[in-house]
Amino acid sequence: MESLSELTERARADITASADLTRHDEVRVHWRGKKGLLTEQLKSLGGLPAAERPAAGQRINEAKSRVQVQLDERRGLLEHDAVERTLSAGRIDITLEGRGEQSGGLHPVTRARLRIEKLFSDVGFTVAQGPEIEDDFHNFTALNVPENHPARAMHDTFYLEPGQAGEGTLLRTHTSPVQIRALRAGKPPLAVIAPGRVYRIDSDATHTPMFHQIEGLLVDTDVSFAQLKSILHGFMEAFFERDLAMRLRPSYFPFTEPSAEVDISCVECGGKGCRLCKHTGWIEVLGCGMVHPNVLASCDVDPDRYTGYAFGMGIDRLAMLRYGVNDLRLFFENDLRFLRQFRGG
Ligand code: 2NM
Repeated sequence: MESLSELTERARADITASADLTRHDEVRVHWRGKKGLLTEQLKSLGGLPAAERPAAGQRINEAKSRVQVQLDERRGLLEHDAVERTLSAGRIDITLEGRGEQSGGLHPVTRARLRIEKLFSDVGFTVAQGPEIEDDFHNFTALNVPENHPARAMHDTFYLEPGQAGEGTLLRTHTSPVQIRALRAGKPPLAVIAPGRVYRIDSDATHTPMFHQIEGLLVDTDVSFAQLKSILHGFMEAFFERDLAMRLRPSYFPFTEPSAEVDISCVECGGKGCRLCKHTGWIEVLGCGMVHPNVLASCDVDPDRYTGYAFGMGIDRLAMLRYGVNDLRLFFENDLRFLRQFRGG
């Protein structure tokens, strides 16, 4: 049988060799556990003559406590090492420069809208808002859009299911219904702009089913087409912060008569011709006209006493032209690499 000193020597070697806390625990159980080798020694005392038992028992107990001291020391060392390792693995260099705060910014479409609102507010227009879910009357009928007009067709307009928001409801296709509501609620003279989301069944490289529009309406006695031209030219030069040529081409809208499309000299090439203006030197930016007498009448405004002008333009398109964005879809993908370019200013 192994002597006590041989046993304690083996225990010491095991303890010193235990490289981590898991191994240390195995060693502890092996030597000092209930079924450990030193405990087994005590059990063998019964086989000794009675006179030798006390001294032998004392030697075994002394050996046990020596081993225990070695175990405790080793454990302390291993625990210290483990803490050191965690600390150095998670080490941070406090001398590094900070990452700084990442401040947000307004979406380019919002920035363009706010600029437009500011420029029209400065000349006396108020900003009006209205529901995006509209009814047939405010979106079409009051605007002199005939029953059989193509814009009313299912493939151009999003109609809601009768159960969703009431019979005959639709997603507004322009913000004109906001003007109708403003005109019906108040009395001329009146000058309002109506910015907001509008919806049309249309989706390709230059059209999204939701886009942003801003429409203007001014009603008073003796409103002229010349005033319309002048306010629009002033607005365009202020919005693009440069001198611009502007031209009007005859057009047609059910809600205005006469009606016109408005072009400005190309903001990219100044009129010389480039890809943006398709080598025409001109860029179409809005539609406008004198408010149709039927529209005034449907708002309980006397067309014999009052006249008005109205115009409408796409905010997204103006934002593209002003900020030099060549793909409309970038505005709606919310790619931060794109949006971050519009922070500040
Ligand atoms: C356009 C073009 C021409 C327009 C008409 C009205 C209203 F409600 F007063 F009749 N608001 N906006 C209008 C006129 C809109 O968008 C291209």
